[in-house]
Amino acid sequence: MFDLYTSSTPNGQRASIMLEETGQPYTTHWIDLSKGEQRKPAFLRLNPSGRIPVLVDHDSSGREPLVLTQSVAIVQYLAEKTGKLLPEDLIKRARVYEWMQFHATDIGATLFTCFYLQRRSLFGLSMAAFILRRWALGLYHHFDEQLAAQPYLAGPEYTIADVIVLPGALAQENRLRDYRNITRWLEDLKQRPAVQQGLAASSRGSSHAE
Ligand SMILES: N[C@@H](CCC(=O)N[C@@H](CS)C(=O)NCC(=O)O)C(=O)O
Repeated sequence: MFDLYTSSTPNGQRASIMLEETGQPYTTHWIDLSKGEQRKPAFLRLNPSGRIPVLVDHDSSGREPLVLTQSVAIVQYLAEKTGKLLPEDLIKRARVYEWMQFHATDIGATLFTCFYLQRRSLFGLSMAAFILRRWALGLYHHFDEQLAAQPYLAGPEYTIADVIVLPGALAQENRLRDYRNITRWLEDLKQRPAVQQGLAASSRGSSHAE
């Protein structure tokens, strides 16, 4: 049984989509970031950096419950624990890691930096955010080319690379419409019941328990 502390952001959605994809029972605790709930002492005890998502696994092989932060680590942990959405073959798995890191470290981290620069609302910083955002969104070109040749990011199978990249791409959907293969991939993934349920579980006011 898992507890998921989440909110309606791509990082939170990664975790809830993965819980749904792997069919795990979990309870959702919605954290209202706009009200600063992530900085309350009870939450800081779970994640001292005051950020969602946080996953608590109460079934960690007889040991203390595992409290895990960082959306990519959560998705990877669930894949390894359940044996789902991560190929056993080393080379195929390397491709999965390649595409998920490409998004998480190059696109996701850069857009996050833009968000922080923009919040300062000083002209020079806004300009830096504009330039960085254009560069990061341009990287989706490589994802579009990859998806021209195969149905999913790391090959013929749906993997955690798709789960990691999907929520961020959905958040930028309007800016990615010229990428035909990304658009096809997004439409395809949006049909998956686990994706729909995972997005709903991280949306405002949900208190999903299974
Ligand atoms: N690298 C982390 C980033 C986590 C993160 O920055 N979460 C944001 C929401 S997307 C948050 O909780 N922000 C609250 C705050 O900064 O006060 C991850 O992938 O989980």
